[in-house]
Amino acid sequence: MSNSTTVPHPLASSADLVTPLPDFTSATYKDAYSRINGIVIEGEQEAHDNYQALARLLPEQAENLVQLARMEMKHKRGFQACGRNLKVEPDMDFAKRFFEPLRNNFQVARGEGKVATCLLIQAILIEAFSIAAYHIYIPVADPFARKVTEGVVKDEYLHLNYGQEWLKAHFDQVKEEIMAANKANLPLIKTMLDEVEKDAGQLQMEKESLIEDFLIGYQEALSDVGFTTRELIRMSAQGLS
Ligand code: PL3
Ligand code: FE2
Ligand code: FE2
Repeated sequence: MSNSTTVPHPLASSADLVTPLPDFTSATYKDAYSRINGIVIEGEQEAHDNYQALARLLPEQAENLVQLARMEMKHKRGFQACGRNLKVEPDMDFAKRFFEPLRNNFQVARGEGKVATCLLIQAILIEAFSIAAYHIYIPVADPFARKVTEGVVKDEYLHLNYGQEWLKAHFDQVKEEIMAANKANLPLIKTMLDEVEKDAGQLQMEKESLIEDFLIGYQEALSDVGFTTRELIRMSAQGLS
């Protein structure tokens, strides 16, 4: 009996090599979390607003798009609960500034009735960015936030897929527009990643993993839409190189 508790399990040593989870109660963690939590809450709110706007641009798709917008509100409430659970006040002013350039570009495209640009920004770029971030966050999250994020990330795949299917169905008409939208907006994602790098590091999320995960998802989506490998490499080089 005493033997079985003192002799180390053959796999115990590999567990020792795993980095421990961050201290979710430390002041440095909570300070970084106030900005990251603000970003995801604001991101979910803006995703809601963007799908509502798209529903008005594409009346025949309104039912689907309003449904996506509803899911975004649920995500927002989930992440608000994550902040409350850790007793963190989300920094919403920081988060609004964080999204400003991307939000402006979406609004200009929306004013010009450029549906493909709006879909590229919201349903491809932002969704691929959120999927990468949520993926990397899940293994280092507190147990409550992990559950919430696991539920959210499943929905984000549906959103990415929605944009993918629409752009694919209209590929010949929107190919040039997507390329221009990529050129104007992919660099903004790079800037956003740079801005969040330090805080994400406090949460044990690595920038390299975020970029890698994002680029894989983004390129897979655009490949399904209809772009060739050569076009995808050129498009990625315009932003994240
Ligand atoms: C669309 O459905 C959601 C849009 C949210 C955008 C999220 C961007 C995430 C940025 C960075 C960082 C870390 C994530 C941590 C997760 C709680
Ligand atoms: Fe969402
Ligand atoms: Fe989404």
